[in-house]
Amino acid sequence: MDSPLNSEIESFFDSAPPLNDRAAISQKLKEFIALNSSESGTRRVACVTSGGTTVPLEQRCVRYIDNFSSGHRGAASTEHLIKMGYAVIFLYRRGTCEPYCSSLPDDAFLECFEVTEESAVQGSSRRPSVEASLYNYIRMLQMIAVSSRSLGPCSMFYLAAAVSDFYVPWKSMAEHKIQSGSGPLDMQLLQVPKMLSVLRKEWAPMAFCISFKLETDAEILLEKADMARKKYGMHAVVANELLSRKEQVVVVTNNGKIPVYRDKTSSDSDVEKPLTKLLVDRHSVYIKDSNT
Ligand code: PAZ
Repeated sequence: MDSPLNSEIESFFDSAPPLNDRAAISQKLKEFIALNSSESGTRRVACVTSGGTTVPLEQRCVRYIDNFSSGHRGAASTEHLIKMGYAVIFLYRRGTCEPYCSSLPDDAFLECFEVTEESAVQGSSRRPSVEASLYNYIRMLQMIAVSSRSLGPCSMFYLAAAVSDFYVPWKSMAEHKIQSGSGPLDMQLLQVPKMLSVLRKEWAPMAFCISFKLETDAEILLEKADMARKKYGMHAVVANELLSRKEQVVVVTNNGKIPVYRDKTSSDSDVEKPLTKLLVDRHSVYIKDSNT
């Protein structure tokens, strides 16, 4: 845990509060990975990240920096990956879209129930609850990556969440609510260390990793996506532009840029269906190559 990459991450976490429910989450992860690994063959497991992270401005947080992500991409992709046989760990921000819920009302009513072994429905008390802050997101991603190492190339990371690029270090963050009335707020935000490198190189070096690149300026999108692919060693980077993201994306790989479109002849189609199909095919090739 003392490589330069990891020490950058450790200093990011410096004195930040620990993850709530860490033990319960770790236990669930262990059980999930064990369930999907067997002597007769390991099932493919995807970790899909979804929704945006928040950055607190005060330790006793009243205000935070947010971002726009609705979580639609992650939720829809999860449904398609499950249909294609994947077991999915869905790391999402509560309040953003969840798989199989697009036609349900926007409330968490159904989260209050669970199905028992006898197929009866009862109130749930076991769901670990975690805030969507950047700190928690990165801690959870690290836990998932390290726990799924044993799956080798069968594990996929599909990083659709919009993760904050800048943050206020916990140590220099105001403890109490920032007071107004003394003029403009002067605050320095630091750049979040690049988790993609450490994920690829240290946390889960055998996993198939796909990151997403969003831009509002179409002119720079593909170049930035390709730069990210090379810099962080991603197997593919999905480039998307804010306004057209639900209609088309471009998958940037080491052997080309592949545009993917929503099927406009069908009103209930989404771009995530052909996108996940393409990426699953690439993952199959990756697994085959890794085993030879
Ligand atoms: O969550 P959503 O469906 O509204 O949008 C998806 C998205 C644009 C957040 C995702 O496709 C993406 O590009 N995520 C990475 C964003 C980035 O950090 O560049």
